Amino acid sequence: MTYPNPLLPGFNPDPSVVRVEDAYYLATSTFEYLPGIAIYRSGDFVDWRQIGNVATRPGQLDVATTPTAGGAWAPTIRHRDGVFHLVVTDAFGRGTLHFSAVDPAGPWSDGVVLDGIDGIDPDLVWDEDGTAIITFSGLGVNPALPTFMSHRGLLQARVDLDAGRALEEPRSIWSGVGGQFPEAPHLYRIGDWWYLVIAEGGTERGHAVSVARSRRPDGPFESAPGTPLLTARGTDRPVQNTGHGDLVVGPDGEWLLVLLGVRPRSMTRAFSALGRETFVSRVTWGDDGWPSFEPVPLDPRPGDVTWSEDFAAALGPEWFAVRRLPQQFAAVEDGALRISATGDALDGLQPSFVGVRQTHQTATFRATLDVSRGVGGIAVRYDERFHYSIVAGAGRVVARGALPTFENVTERAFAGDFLDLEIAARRPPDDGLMPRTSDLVDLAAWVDGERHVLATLDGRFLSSESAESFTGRVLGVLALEGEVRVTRVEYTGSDA
Ligand code: 6LW
Repeated sequence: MTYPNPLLPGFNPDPSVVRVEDAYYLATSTFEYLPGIAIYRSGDFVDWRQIGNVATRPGQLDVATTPTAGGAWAPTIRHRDGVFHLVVTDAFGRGTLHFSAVDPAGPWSDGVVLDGIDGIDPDLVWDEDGTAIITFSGLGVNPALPTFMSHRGLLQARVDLDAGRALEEPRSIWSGVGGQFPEAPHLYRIGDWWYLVIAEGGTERGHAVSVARSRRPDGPFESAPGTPLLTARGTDRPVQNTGHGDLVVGPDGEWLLVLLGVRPRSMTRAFSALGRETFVSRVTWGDDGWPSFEPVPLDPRPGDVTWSEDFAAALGPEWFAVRRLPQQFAAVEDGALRISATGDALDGLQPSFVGVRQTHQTATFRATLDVSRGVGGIAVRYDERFHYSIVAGAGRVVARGALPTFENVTERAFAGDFLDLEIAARRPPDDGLMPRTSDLVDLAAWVDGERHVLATLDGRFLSSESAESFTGRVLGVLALEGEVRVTRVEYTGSDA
């Protein structure tokens, strides 16, 4: 069996996966976006479909005013006695949360705060007595606590999930072999050993997977010889930043590790336009009982992917918005998505913007709009400081690239009410030299069947490295004034 890599393209970091009978359920981080904490399902580990989100109601995550980079970080999904469990950090928000659901598509519970678990990246496992154990990274992300932004290594405590509290003061446990930010722990009982798989080195180029084991869940742990066992640091591999892994038994009984990685492009391979994506690596077990991991190969699905949305039914779970649920300012009615400019512009905390992940390095996103009652259009967003947009209405079309302290604005007169707007990310033309950026982004308007490119902007600024972002590119539709109607969205992508 070969698996595509990326397994889940686009902004899908911190993957956690569980197998239940013959299906796999995988969760990824969504930060300030709502609905939050994406849940994907696969029967064969090759084809994945987003079946829902954990946070679909107000109050499950406290992200309404969270600063960029806050919100839902690093879920762990597990299954026990017919119930799905998910623990996650709501960074700068509610704290460490436990959610449960019988159907992983939802609805999920309101979420219980786990008092006493002050950190990030919680893992959940049960010991032989059925007591839940949370192993986590002691990075303080609660501004109200004195531990804020300190790092206390990896910690562990037994918890009462129903009562929402730690049963003991968290204890220090094995925290890797000296890389910065030991985090993303996952603990497994395999045979007679408890294996602890963690990330260290930071989630950028130094990222690595380290492994230790013990006869007991609480240690003491011994490091695997030669750990870290997987890293792309200092190599010319096309998939970099590999780390933050979770083990699972694959469809053929082989062990797999899902993990995050990026696909940097440009001469110095500096810019990863799509952000941190989900990849998979094969695991083999040696006679000594230690795992080894295959370096993550780049093997994207071939060909073009095309989809379109005619807004005949409610928005699917892949559509999300920024710090609010889409239904707080947008509605599907009469074959259109109606978006009301009730929030901020793209520079603000709550733009009236609803989008989907850009999942291919070459991608075209095109929307058919009615701007007779407002001003709006489409955008590609990293966060409130890094975004490119093209909007129409009130007699003009405006293309805008916004970066901290820089702005690029192009304006044309446009008297009509109906037009298509397009954002196209493409490879830089081959000039025989090294490519000097990740991609170019065209901002275009289609009027009377003719494509007018208002601006072509350098894509490097909308990359996880430039934006220093945990997220990725999100392509979407937005309203800036009044309301706009979107009757169709078309996406074409390829990794050629
Ligand atoms: C995640 C942690 C990390 O919780 O990034 O830098 C955080 N490391 O493992 C957000 O994805």
